[in-house]
Amino acid sequence: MKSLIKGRRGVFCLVLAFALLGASLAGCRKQEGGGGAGGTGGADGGAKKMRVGFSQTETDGPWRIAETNSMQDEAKKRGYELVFTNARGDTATQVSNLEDLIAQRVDAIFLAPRESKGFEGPLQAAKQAGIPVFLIDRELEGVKAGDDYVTFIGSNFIEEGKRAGEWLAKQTSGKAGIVELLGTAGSSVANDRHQGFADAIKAHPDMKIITAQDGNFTRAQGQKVMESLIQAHGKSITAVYTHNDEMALGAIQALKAANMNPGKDVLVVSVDGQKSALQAIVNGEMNATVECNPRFGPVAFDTLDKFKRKEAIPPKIINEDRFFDSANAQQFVGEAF
Ligand code: GYE
Repeated sequence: MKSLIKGRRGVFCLVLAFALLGASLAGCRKQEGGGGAGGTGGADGGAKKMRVGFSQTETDGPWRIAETNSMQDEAKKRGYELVFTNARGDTATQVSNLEDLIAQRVDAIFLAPRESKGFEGPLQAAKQAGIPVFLIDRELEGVKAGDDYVTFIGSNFIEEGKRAGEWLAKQTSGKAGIVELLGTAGSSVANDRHQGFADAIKAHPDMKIITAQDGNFTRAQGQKVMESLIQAHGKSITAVYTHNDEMALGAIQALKAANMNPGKDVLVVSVDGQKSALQAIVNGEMNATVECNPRFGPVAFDTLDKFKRKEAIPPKIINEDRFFDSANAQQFVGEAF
């Protein structure tokens, strides 16, 4: 797992604000655990359980379930109490979940933000309360690593979109009528996966995105949107690019119902690498998926522990993701989430 993660080369020095937060965190532990005064902190020997908040955006679909399980397992392994909140796919709920975690005075927060904007208030409040916040899985705009939050841990979403686009260009010799199903509107992931894909196909004038529609990362929505796009565009659709596997599986249902032969007459490329998508590739109904690793637990808690030891943390910690197609899907389906 650790080998999947690579740090950025230039090491980022924590700004004073977070150095102070680290000090207050260590100090707080010592008090609660009754440890000796005046030490440098870091070792937890005998200290009371550290309480770490995890603000999850929703719990639907294999990707979110795998992420949640990974965080919970790792917290348990390391003897931390994980205070879990579920925003149920609503940004306002997530903001109030964060306010609750801050009011409860958790020792640190992992935040998987639904949208890329709207979290300035809770981040400011966390900072004032001396609670470090670590972003996982999605990014935020208009705020700064090392200042408003410690770091971002996750995939490079532009790169994911680019890899999907390059793969499709190669498979189709640069000629395709594409339907794109977008992830949750306002999320950094949807913006970046669209951008990376659009950049990759720009060099191919005969690759056209016929339409790009919001499928909100869900299978049901992916299927519904695809059904109406088949009605509108029919046989001019020769490829489908979806921002996650759940939407791809929904689109495949719609294509099958319309006798449009997904995997053969209509190529389907996606992102995530979940088990049922790899199985669909093995079955010949789907063509490829860019991995987006949801198993954040080990890297997230490693980063928290480094922070507690006052080690320098880079502004981004990027997961290294694989690529699955008919050449290797069978090999990896067993270990997939
Ligand atoms: O691809 C998707 C999930 O934020 C990277 O969100 C994550 C994405 C993931 O719902 O399946």
